[in-house]
Amino acid sequence: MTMNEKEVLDALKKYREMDLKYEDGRILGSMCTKPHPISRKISEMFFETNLGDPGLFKGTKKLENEVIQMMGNFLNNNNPFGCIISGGTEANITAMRTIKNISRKKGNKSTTVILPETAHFSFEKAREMMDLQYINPPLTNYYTMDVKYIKDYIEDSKNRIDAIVSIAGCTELGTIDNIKEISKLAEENNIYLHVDAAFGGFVIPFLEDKYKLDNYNYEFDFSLNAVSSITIDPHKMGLAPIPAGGILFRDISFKKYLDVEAPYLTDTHQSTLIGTRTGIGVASTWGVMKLLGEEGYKNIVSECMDNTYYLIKKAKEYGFKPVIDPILNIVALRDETPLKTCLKLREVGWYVSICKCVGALRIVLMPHIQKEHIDGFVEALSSIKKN
Ligand code: EBR
Repeated sequence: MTMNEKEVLDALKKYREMDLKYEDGRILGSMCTKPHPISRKISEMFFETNLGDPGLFKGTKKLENEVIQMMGNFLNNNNPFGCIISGGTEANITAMRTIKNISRKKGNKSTTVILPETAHFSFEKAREMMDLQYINPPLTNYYTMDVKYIKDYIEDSKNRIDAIVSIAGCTELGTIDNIKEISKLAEENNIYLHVDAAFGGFVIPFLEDKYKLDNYNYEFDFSLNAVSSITIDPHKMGLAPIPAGGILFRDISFKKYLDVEAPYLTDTHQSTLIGTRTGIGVASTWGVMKLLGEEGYKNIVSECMDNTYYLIKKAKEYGFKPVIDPILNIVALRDETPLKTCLKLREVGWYVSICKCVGALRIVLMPHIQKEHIDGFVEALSSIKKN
């Protein structure tokens, strides 16, 4: 049965009304947020673009090159190769595909990668798809990979390692691996280093010194010699609309490990996992980055960090304990029955998530969260715990 336009829109509105809205401040476990308002107009303008066939959309392709260059600039790389793709999952799978193909080119039959157990589950999808072997080093007291273990493992002549994945802004706690030391090890041993900065990539470069912990290493980008690729998602803290994930490589030399022949396109090869893909993410990322600039992102990150410290202060007043001092705008509050608490909170309209590596509730202080939301949340949590 067909509908007229009004009927279609009215019906869709009813579905849309069932969704939570970021501005209500109840979404406390998401790494996405309300996109910057300019992206509404940009989405309309780039509505039908398809970067799967870039020769047909030359302007949009030019924008993608420019946006990769702009992101490269704040990741200390003047000559990056990369793409704006569907998200962090595709970016991480793309990095693992590169690693696997490099390893195969060298004649290896298997691919072994060191990565933390706190790595995002997208790596599990990559493992399953490409039959990769993973080594999980133990975690330090700060929930980062134990560098000494990695060193010993690599130096044990029995072990051949193709790559190390480290995280800059881990999903559960926001921690950053000691990537400076890991990069040294990777460089000395000629090992590929991929950094998952899906979340942290649009936070760490804009983090003011006053929010940084003493003796904590925040370095993560291409200024570290061994870093070959970085996942960095505009649709998380970059304020671009979904889908806008990012994968950047140190230079164009990595492209050949991803390229497949594409006989039906305007280009001879395609390197992205997904074929047909919208230019909306590219154009929106370009627009939001131009509009906000470094100053704009700094202001957003500072506001999120102020709210992070505010939540910790408030939570402590009510007797809740953070697992660690915050590194980025993510807070984990210790809880003996996190899933139960999480579900009870959901019943009263608060949507947090939980950690896997430690018994804790996980709260992400995204730009849509205001202090009044934090007050309401902590009170709700406290009353749940009393009952
Ligand atoms: C969390 C994404 C999330 C978004 C969760 C919304 C809940 C929400 N993380 O309501 C890292 C470090 C991540 C991550 C996603 C991905 C995957 C990769 N790396 O494919 O864009 O934290 O979801 O990114 P995606």
